[in-house]
Amino acid sequence: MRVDVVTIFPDYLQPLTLSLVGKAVRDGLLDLHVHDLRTWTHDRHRSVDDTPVGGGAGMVMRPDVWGEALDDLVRPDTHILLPSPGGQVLDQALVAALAAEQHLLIACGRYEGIDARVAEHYGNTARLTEVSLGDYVVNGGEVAALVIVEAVGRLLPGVVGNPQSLVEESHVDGLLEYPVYTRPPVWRDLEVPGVLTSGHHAQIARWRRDQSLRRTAARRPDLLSRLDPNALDDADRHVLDTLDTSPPPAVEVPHS
Ligand code: 6GU
Repeated sequence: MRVDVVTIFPDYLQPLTLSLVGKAVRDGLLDLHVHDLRTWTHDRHRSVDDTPVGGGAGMVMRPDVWGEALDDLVRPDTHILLPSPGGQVLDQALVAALAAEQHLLIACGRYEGIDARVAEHYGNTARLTEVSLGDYVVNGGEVAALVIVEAVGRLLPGVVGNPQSLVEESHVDGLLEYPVYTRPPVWRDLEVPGVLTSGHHAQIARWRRDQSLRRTAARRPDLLSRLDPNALDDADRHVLDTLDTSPPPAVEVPHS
């Protein structure tokens, strides 16, 4: 897969040279290119923004500069991603769909965003998705680019050493992952659950499944309501039917 990231802060993407994604790039599994948007400016000040038409705070990124950049980078098979707090919230299903693409082009906006005609034009002439990290605000699309490349990159064939790690994790089957343990068997008076040292593989699998269901019900009941009912067997339904479904404790947010 090829991924192009366009940003006014190319250094922000430096973490992608590290760890699993960095190795995937070095191994030729991910063809990653980070570009400075200012490459596509022509004026002495290399200006990428201007004041908002109609007034208001902050600055808006210019469509002419973005147009030159995207015209140079878009191919027939490109899926353009525009990070935006108003976009489709990124989840594992969207990540998996993006991992099947040949070419992602992530256009990182800053300031108050990119002139809306850029999304409109490339939405009409290419495949384009506005993507949000969640319901909060960050200062620009670069952290979203990091998240997208990290989440998509690990799904590319050969990037994660043991492919089994990719199926036994949170959100893959719509549930949170079960708790995991290593040695020692007792740590600060806390014991590893006995079933895990029993050697009964079927019992271990059932215990882990129960834990996934209980955790998801306790922490993310919204995920349970979106589960495909066919994804649950009789034992799953019995676990869920015998659960206490009081809402999870949340971090307290001061009200204004
Ligand atoms: Cl993708 N960008 C910005 N600026 N803020 C966000 C976001 C993206 N996702 C959530 N908040």
